[in-house]
Amino acid sequence: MQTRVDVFEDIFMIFLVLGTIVGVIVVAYTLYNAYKYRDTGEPADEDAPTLGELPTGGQGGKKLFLSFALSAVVVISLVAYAYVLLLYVETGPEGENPGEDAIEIDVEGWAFDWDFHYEDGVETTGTMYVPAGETVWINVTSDDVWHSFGISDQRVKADAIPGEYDQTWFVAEEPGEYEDAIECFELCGSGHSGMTADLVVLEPEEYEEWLEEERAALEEDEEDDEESEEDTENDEEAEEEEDDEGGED
Ligand SMILES: [Cu+2]
Repeated sequence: MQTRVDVFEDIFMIFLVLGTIVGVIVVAYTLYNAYKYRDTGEPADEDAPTLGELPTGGQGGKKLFLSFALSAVVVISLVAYAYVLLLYVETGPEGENPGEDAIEIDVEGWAFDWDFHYEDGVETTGTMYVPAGETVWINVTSDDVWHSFGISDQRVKADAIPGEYDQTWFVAEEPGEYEDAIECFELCGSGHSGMTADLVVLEPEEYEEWLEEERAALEEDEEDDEESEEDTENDEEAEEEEDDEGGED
């Protein structure tokens, strides 16, 4: 599977290599001609065109046509190539958004931190947990002002705008803890530069375990809440009874 890191690396390399080749040819050819037609102090060629006269040489414009055609082919192929790759980035590695087996995480920015909502109500703040080697689709929004969610290492960037959802995906291949890998890329206030979060990439089984633990902790919390609610209800009932008894006297 091609990750978006691979895609952007490919585009970068192709443009770098082609740009270097074209640059070397153009500069070398310019220098060659500058040397070849340098002023040697000898009288000028009588056939040389005078000022304002179009030169007639160059095999009837063959050279000109060839250089234009070559440039057009190079530029158009580059545009087409990059377009196809960017379509892949747009639709994701499964060809659909989000893919069937994809992990979905809702990301919410707020001044100045990030909240992450996983399945079954599991939530974290300031640390994002993802499984290694799996496609993670993120749904990014904001709770207050405009932010921008970005992970440079993963070539991820998505606007975080209140009331809107920006979707994108990434595949983290290497398990590990990446401190401050997540940053805000939209100047959002005095705490903007500190608006970072850690990215924790776990082995898929570890991720499932982590999710299971969080789920269990959530359920325990809920049970505790219910119990304390029952306790207060009992207390209230007891109080009411006491009041009733008092009223009878
Ligand atoms: Cu921000």
